[in-house]
Amino acid sequence: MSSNSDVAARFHEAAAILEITGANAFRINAVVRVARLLEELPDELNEKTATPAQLVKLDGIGKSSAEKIAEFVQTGTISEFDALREGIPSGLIDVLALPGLGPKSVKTLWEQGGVTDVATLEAKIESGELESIPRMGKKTLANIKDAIEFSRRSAGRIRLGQALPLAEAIVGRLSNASGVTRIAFAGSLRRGRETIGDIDVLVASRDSEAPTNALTSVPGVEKILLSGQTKTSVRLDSGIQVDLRVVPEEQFGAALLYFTGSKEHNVLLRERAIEQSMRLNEYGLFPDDGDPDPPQNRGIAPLAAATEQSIYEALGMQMIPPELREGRTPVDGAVQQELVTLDAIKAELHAHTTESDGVMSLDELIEQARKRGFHTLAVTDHSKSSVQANGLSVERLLAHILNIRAANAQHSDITVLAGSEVDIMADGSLDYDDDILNQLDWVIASPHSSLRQDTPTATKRLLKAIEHPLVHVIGHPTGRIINEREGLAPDMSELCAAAREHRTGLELNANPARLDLRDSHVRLAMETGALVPIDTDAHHPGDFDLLKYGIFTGRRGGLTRSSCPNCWEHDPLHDWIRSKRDRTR
Ligand code: DGT
Ligand code: CA
Ligand code: CA
Ligand code: ZN
Repeated sequence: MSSNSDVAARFHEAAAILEITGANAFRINAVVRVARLLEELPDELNEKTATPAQLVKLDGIGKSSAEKIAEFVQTGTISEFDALREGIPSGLIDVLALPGLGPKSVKTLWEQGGVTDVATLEAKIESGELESIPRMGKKTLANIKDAIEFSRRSAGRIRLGQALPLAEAIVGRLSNASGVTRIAFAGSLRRGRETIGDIDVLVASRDSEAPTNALTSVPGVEKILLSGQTKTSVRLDSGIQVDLRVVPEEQFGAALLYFTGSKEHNVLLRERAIEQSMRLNEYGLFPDDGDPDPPQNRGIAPLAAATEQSIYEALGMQMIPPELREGRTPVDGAVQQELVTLDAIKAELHAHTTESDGVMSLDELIEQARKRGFHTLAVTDHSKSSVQANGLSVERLLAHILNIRAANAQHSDITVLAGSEVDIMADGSLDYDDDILNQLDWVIASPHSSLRQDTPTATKRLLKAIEHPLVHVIGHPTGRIINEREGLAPDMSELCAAAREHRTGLELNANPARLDLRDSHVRLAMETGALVPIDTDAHHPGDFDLLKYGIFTGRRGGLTRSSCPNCWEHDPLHDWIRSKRDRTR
């Protein structure tokens, strides 16, 4: 189960090792080009499509790269790249993987500082002996130290976007095993957390043998950690652990409730049970007869056990959606009724075309949005300072606006807005002048650079953009990349208050690497009364399917449909959009 990004990562790593070992620039660049190309492919490679004969047809892929890609897709390794790893101390690969540390710095640290792994790097930063190396000033070394701590904090937790497709594939295989009558994933994955410690799968079956065998024979199982009657754990070659529990069907609800957690929510429910002279455990909700011996061992029939719904009901509670089973304070019932859902989304307001760094033409992008039944699409290519993303000069933007307006005129079933994702500069000013912004229907202002600013500077910068009368939404407000980059840490209470006052949205970017706003920030926005649009920031056609990750995060933050403009009908949405223009025209 590999993905294009896994193959691309191997090429990036190989390029880095080549650079560290002093290979010639021509060879390094060729490898980097293939890595980029792989990242941009619109479709995932699989055993059928990734043959050398097929791959060489792709622009920019030669015979030897095609063979390597095919080798990876078929076997999960690239022997020539494995051999490259032998050329440097094995610990340097971990140093290279630290966020923000490129091959040039790693080469310097190794050759001039004697750094061979993360441990020596940390010790040598501590002792100050690296400070004499050129370009390794105190500030750079402090950043490296931060990166080590950051990667340690996120160690072992993988992104939701990586875990969910894996879990779905596993559930798909296990559901075909004989005897399986019910199946679900549980744990943090079902609660939609942004990162996942391990994947928990729950199965109802009389017999545990068939589902257990189905799990241990999943492709990519590297090690069976535990194999018993009711619980089996395996580790996949990607390092992810999968826990499978097999329970009788009549206890499935109680087990699902228990293994979905969170631990705090389980405690809350057990307390509710005790208050009402009941006992709740993973086998069911029982009457409390004061006997310390567990009721299920004494043949006592549960009051409820087969479904989660029946247990909440017997406790006198409304069923709480998994995303809100976090912490110990129950969520307001009215909010639960009005939570955002995937079906409620009717507009995509952040999407890129080939005009900047997307792979879809304007027509393709519109087609993708129409296919999903959206009534509105905003085309938001990058602005001029985002040079790496092929941002548009004013001249190109004005031409793009005309093209978008012409395309809009051809469709009666969808409104296509001429928008832009405008860089918020370090001082809070915007990348286009107001007279240009005023010609756009829709403006997202996003921070893309200077993402290490301190809190007061970042707060001031973002407030300026929120208060700007022509800005509709702040895109991915902190700029964080999960497990890679911490991003800005502005005073979110202040931002939410200003966002409410100016009716400027704070985006929840649905890309599972971003999920920015994060769940706790969404909660703050809801408490303050700010608007939170959910958008995919689509660059590829498949990115439209990332919406579900934004929905998970939104629901965790208690985001309601009335606070999420993408859920609004056409007219109210466009009234709000225009309200940001009438004031200044
Ligand atoms: P993760 O895997 O670290 O992302 O987080 P979870 O929540 O999936 O935690 P995990 O996999 O250790 O356990 C799955 C669920 O099982 C957890 O959410 C609640 C339940 N659980 C596990 N151990 C305990 C425990 O010691 N006490 C209670 N009350 N519940 C537990
Ligand atoms: Ca888990
Ligand atoms: Ca687990
Ligand atoms: Zn974007």
